[in-house]
Amino acid sequence: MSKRVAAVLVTGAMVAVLTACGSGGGGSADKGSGHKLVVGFSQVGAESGWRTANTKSVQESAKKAGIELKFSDAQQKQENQIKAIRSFIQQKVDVIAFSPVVESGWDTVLKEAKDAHIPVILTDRAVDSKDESLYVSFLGSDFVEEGKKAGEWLVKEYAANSGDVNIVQLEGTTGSAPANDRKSGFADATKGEPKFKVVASQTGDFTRAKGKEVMQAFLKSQSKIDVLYAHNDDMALGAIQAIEEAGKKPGTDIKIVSVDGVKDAFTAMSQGKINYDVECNPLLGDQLMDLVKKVKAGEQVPRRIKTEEGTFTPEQATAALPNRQY
Ligand code: GYE
Repeated sequence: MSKRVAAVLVTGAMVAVLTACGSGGGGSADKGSGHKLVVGFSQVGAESGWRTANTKSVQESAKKAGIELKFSDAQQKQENQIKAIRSFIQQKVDVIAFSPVVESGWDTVLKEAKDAHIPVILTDRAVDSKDESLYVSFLGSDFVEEGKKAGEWLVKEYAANSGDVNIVQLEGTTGSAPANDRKSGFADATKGEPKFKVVASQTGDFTRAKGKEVMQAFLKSQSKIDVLYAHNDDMALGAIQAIEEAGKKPGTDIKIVSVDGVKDAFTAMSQGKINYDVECNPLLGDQLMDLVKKVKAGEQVPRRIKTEEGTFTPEQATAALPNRQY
């Protein structure tokens, strides 16, 4: 064998070894060198029943998949998420996954992850970065579609009415993808009919406490409220308390349409207090761990994976309640 051919063979073998190292050893969570795949996960917070179910799903799925999860709770603050991502980069995790609290302002830190060759997967919420090379995939719901479903229900519910329908809206966290998109999807579905009037709209930050507080203010400032549209169930549940304390019947005096489909909301639906719920599935853990393995194995993954979800009437919610997982 000539020296040149031998050199080429050696170089080829080195490339093969390097590629194998970089790929993380196929579909297994074991990196070949004996240690587990490590994922840094920056969660939004613990603001809602949806979020609690999402956290549980991610933690359980990581365990099942044999993946080490470094979990960080940002308490609904972007600066905390940026800090967590920077610390994951320093710790040289294999993959970073996060659910961005708001849509804007991520380019710098995502660029830092990219420069460190750490792939980023977005779960649940989107970012508005123009540079698509900053993350490999986005796994989560279509929030515009969810808002549309809420609006379409309203259009049907009030098909026979010609008078004004006064709507108050409890928005999610300001600047977050689900708040922006659920608002625009709903507006889109109802815009054809001028009788639908959003008379007040304010953020309740996706929490029960804020939902209650803002609803109390709405009840004081508005003389006629026909419908409450809440961007999530926890705010709707807080608002229900405010409505009851004001001596009104939720679901009857004020119709309520909400998003998420968590158990507590289904219970309220079975009591006639919520009229329609658009489902948003928090159980993203298994799909996320699957993506992590594929990304580390160097496999091509879809840029966008949408979650399948339905809608619930009170009858459907009552029937689903005994088996509802979250
Ligand atoms: O609807 C809400 C949570 O991002 C889809 O965040 C999620 C939303 C969910 O706080 O309850």
